[in-house]
Amino acid sequence: MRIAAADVVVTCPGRNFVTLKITTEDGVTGLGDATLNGRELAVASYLRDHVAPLLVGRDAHRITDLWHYLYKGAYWRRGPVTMTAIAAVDTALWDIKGKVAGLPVYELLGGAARDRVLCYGHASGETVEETLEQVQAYVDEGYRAVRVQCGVPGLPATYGVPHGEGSSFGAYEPAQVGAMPQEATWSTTAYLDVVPRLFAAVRERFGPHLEVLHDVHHRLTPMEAARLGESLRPYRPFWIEDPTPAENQRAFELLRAHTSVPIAVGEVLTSIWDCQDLITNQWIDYIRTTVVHAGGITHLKRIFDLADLYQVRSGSHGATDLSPVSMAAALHVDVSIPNFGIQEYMRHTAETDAVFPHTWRFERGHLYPSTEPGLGVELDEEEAARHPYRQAYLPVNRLEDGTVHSW
Ligand code: EZ4
Ligand code: CO
Repeated sequence: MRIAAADVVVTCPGRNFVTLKITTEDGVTGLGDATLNGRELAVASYLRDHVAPLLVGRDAHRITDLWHYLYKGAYWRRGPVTMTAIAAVDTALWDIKGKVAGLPVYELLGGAARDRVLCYGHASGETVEETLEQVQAYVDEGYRAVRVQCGVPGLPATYGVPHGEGSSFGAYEPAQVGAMPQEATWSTTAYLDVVPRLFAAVRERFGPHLEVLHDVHHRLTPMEAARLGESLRPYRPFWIEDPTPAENQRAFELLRAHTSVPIAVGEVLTSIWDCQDLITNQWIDYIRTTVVHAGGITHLKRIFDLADLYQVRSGSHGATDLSPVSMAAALHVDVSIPNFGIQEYMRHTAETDAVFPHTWRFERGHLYPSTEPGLGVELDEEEAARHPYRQAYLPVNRLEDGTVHSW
């Protein structure tokens, strides 16, 4: 089954998405998400200019061979642009294989290992009280797990909290349209003061059973993160996410020695090598690598298989910059692996869902993968064409004295 065409579609139904569509000579199509938030066109060019011409004429069924052809064949290994491009090809080929076999992708991955996929939503507000109201809304909708973020008193803008026009419940979108990135301000002292108060209030209102998560977003040193972990421990966080940057994996050895709260890392990691030490030393509890940024279904499976050997569970990133194609693929992986933990789920806008009609679904705090052949997601190209690309950037973060800090 030869590949006849590989086309890249860039669309902005509320936010930017890059999608690869592979078509075989007999007309079967497969989709792969290739969205790299704030750097979208680099991946679009990588695919259009350097990958699509290599795919035409190749056997669409030889997924592993094509993966290594693109990875080893590029000579330049890893990195978000390369790995996102390879992911798009890999995901589209799994979609095609499923359609040809007449089976949903999870059946090709070994079948369902569970009935449903636990997911968590994002509750956020300027104040603790506003965040509690959003947690209540999620609980009312049946969510059993909620990520909580709130504004840091004294700081104008905080990660995870909507600001200004267009920000409403469930629609937090960190990438902002414009020619330049917005700038945010950071104070570790103020942050470490407010987060334990937020957790105390959540536990007091919602009791001991709700799963409560929090994203530190790479902003603390290992020892600051250990202090945060210890201050949250009485409130039993499900996890603290990205407590410190992970370029230096050994930072987590230090953190691990000083707190027992569960730790989740990996949304910016692009390969098994980037989390090898984190996993094999059991310095983390959840690995958050994704289909789209870590080399597709083929490579993500390798990461999760390694993690399973070390009792590390999956907790894939699922923000709105991961398109419904990514979510479709993620759910096939989530439902089929032995060591699933939790799936992040930030709802897309109605415009996005119209561009990517899909049959995976949310029900009472859980996600269910599509049972259609392939991934179970389509691309409405006419609808996509109505939303042209718009330049957008993630914010840049500075300390109060102007020093650039991790965002
Ligand atoms: O900032 O997806 O856990 N979720 C996150 C996200 C990320 C964005 C970056 O593109 O950290 O909100
Ligand atoms: Co995160």
